[in-house]
Amino acid sequence: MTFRIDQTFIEQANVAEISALDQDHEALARQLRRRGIALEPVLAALAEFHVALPSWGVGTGGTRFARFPMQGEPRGIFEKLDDCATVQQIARATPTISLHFPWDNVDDPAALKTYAHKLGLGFDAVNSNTFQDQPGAAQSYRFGSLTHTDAAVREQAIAHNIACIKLGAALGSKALTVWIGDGSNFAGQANLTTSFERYLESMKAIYAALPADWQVFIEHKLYEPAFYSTVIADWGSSLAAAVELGPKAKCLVDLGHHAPTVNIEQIVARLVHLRKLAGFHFNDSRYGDDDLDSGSVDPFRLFLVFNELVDAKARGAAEFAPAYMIDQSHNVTDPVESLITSAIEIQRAYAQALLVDRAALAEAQTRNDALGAHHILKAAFNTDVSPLLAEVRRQAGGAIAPLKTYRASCYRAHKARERPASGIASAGIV
Ligand SMILES: [Mn+2]
Repeated sequence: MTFRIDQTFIEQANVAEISALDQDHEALARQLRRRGIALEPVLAALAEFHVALPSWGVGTGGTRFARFPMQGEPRGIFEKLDDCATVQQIARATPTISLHFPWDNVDDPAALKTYAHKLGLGFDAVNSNTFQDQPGAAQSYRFGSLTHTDAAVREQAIAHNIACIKLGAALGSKALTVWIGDGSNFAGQANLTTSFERYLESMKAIYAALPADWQVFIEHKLYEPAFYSTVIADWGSSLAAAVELGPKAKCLVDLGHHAPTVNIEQIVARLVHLRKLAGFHFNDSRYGDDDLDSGSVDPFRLFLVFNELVDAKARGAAEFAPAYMIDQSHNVTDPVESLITSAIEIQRAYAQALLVDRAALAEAQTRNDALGAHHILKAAFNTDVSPLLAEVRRQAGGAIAPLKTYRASCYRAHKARERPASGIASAGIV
């Protein structure tokens, strides 16, 4: 028997929190009314906001040095779905999952789709993996995949991506995310021009296999595992590839895949303007691709990204429908707790961005009132929107106090009994 948190358990937990929430919500509503901000459109936008969970995020991640598995980790894709459903049940902002092949071993897509729908879950973009060798594979990705000098390796990598599209289509996904680790560790090791040309040639073969209503998301990353050069290192390379491939190719922004001081929100603005913003892999970082929980290091940066997105929506930007996904590695936390927390922090940044007085901001910008404009942004960022988020969760059947409620359910302890360690739980960092 699989343990699930009973919905009445959440409702009962909410009873203890509702009075305080009502008071806090009313106080915030009064404050927002005073500031001339209508509450209903903000609540409606928040209720519609969804961010996809990474299937690899429900297992304990690791570093280059070690992985410390926790008790009760999911041992296969069905158990991963169970954990994702629990995140969704508590936080109510994550009704879809992004799968990663072949980390997710899917023998029977129809059965998996049925199981997911029973849990109220759907499938977001699927991810291919040509950055590690699989048992029995004829070719090795040691020196690259889609850009490898050997055509046989490139063909194997192309075939895997096309297999991912087919599997994703059977599950109801509409996009393929391609991240490759291809690059070089030594100056002179690879030809910087011809490796990019081989990338384009390989991607054209994958692009040709996309169903009519599909997109391919190109994910760039500055460095790692290659430390001298990476073929798709930045948004410029990603954009060049997306433009050459065609309208179904767009650029995915993983927040951790940039140099520490890069202005990511400006990259977002450029991609919106160019109609090439695919969406996001949300996470946070202090140094590099740390894959820490969203909003745990620099919530202001997350807010500034959402400020660009809300601005784009308000301006009616063309072909603007970004896909939101979490991409994190949980090394020292219960992954379910981290995913609940991150989903809410991402939603928080969105809520704060919705509170920006855009007319006043535009006016301040026109008048070149630097500090006045900054104060308008900070007024939104400094607003504690917690009661709004809790109210939206409550209305959708989620927990007013997410972490407290999840812990009180003893979900992990139940799973530790149900799922004896198999030692094969997969998780990853991309
Ligand atoms: Mn990523």
